[in-house]
Amino acid sequence: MVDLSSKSPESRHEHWMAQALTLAGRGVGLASPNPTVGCVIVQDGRLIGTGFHEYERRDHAEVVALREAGELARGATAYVTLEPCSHYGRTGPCADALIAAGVGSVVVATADANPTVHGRGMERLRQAGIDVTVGILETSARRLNDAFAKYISTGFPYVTIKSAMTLDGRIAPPASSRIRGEIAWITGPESRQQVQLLRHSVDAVITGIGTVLSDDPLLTDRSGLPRRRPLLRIVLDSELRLPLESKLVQSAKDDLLVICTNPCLQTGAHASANSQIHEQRIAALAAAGVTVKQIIPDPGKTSPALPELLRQLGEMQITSVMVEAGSGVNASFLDAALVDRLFLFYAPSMLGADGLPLIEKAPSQKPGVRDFTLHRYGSDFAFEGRLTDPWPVQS
Ligand code: AOF
Ligand code: ZN
Repeated sequence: MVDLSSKSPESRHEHWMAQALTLAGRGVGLASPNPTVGCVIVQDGRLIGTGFHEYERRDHAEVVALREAGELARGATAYVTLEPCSHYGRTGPCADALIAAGVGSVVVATADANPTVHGRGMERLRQAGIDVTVGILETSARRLNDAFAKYISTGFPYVTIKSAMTLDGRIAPPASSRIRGEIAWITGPESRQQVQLLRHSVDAVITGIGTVLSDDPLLTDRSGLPRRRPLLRIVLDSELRLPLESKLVQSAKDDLLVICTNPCLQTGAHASANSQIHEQRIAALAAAGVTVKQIIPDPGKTSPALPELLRQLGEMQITSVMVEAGSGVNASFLDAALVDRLFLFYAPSMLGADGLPLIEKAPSQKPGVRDFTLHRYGSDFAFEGRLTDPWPVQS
């Protein structure tokens, strides 16, 4: 039991909500396509129930915590990182479960961005005479579910561009000074560990064939933390050049998706020969456990249409993607204004004008950074900038 009696109600609420947020964090990798949610139930300053949501277990965080609290929940306070739901989905409404358990008050960090729920969960609790407080540690709670908020309201995954570069913004030495198939590490081990955590937090990573041919990356989640679905690795490879002997193909276990363009678009004498080669490559990749999808380019372009790719990923319940690619792919995502967040690592070194830049060409519109955070990882630092806010306007 913690003695919080001398604290203000606000800081008492923050104390318990921080615990609920830590619990919610345990659902990262396990909750998608649902949000990560944590709940603690407190009676007379004593923690009597805890829970977090895991998609496979179905039960929402509140129900898990209520089960642990049992009869003690009567008159207690429930701290939930997301508004308790009000609908029948794969489970019944959490608001009803809290009412039935007889809790006296509910403290919520933020409303649910799901249009089916938004505001209704709180309304239901209040109608049942429960005291509801909203907005405790709201910013942290929202950050935890930025991807869910975008996905549930638009059907599109949340897009992060991650890159590691020198202080002068170079992501790799010039091709002439590099050994093919070897990654030229720029950042240190602490940054690279953080990249593993970032991969753990997303449903898919996207790279380009150029990066695969020069670095031969693996792009797996090696955080060591449990995840419900394998990280989907996606290669943008218009002409299907992905080598069968690449690490990506060699390690494929239904977790590798290759996006090419449509060979039937080509006309003239080359068309049928090209599409035959294409068919053979698709068959060889399929035999190696790789899925190939064709996405037609936008008029006048040669690479797959990115909005259509994101739409299809959303249909596959991919709620978040991280772009770990080179200058061309980075520029395409930014130019199409499809980026929600930048996570840029900087190492204290320089490569000069011959090094590869973060983006091949400037985006047609300035990416408006709404807010940013700076992090330190060993001798590197990182700029985490949010370009969008996928949450409904605060009520
Ligand atoms: C909560 N607590 O722990 C979670 C909530 O299909 P279902 O029944 O699992 O419902 C999924 C929706 O419920 C999801 O889109 C979001 O609005 C909410 N998630 N709500 O009260 C939880 N995970
Ligand atoms: Zn619920």
